[in-house]
Amino acid sequence: MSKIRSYESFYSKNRDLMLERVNEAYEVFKKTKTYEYPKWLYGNPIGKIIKLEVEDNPNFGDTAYIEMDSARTAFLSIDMQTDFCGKNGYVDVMGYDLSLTAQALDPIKNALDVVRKTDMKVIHTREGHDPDLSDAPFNKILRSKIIGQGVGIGEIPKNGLGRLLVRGQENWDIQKDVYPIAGEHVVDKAGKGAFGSSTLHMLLKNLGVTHLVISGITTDVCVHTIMREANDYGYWCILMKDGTGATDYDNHLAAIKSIKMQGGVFGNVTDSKKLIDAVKTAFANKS
Ligand code: C5J
Repeated sequence: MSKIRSYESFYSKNRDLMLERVNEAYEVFKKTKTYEYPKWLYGNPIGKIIKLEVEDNPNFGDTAYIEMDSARTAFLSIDMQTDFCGKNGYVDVMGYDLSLTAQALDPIKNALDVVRKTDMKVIHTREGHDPDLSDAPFNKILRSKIIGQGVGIGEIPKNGLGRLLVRGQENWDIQKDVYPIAGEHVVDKAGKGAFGSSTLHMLLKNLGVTHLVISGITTDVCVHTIMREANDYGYWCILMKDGTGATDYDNHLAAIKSIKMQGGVFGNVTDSKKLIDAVKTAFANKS
């Protein structure tokens, strides 16, 4: 017996249980097109079960549903900062069309209006660096200075509100339409992802979160990086696609499409109307 095979007996109990549960869930999915909330894994729901429609799953053209416990679900609003969608911020200085990233504002605001009336958690992230730039890599700063034609991270553009992507500056702050309110969580991160460069994962664990509805900017960079990280850790990730935007429209579409490959390789995709309808339906039920 090989060295690896000799460990089989330690693994087999969990593996057999897992595969049994997968088989059960597979049979349910075949009949209902629903990824049922796995009570065996997370325990009985604490809040309401929200049944959210997702598109192009398992194949393009198919519709499926994901059940999530409202009290174990977080609505994530990623980097909705002036630096990424406002005038004279980081993305504007690089010369991109701001309407492509600002398009996320209204759908996020509409979703927040509904989510905030429930027990779902709301978490905002902000990308930014310490004023001394000690957490900003040399190559990131250099590349930003080159694409910004002399104005990079840590510098103040003409008519700018402050130093680009620096914590505490007005341009680094979250746009007022989707600004955090009391009781919500704000996570600062120095990277595009959040699992290696912030407290996001600790927060999700401490809050008991199992499902993430993800919005924010930009689709192909911070949103995708965080979604990929969370997906690897087993969180159920659902992108609210109209609440996202990228600096390039084709990249935005490609980022959404890539999530749907392989039956949902990074999770699933929905939109703000489907989310709002699902939340309202769940909370309209008395039970
Ligand atoms: C970028 C982000 N695009 N929030 N950051 O640099 O996506």
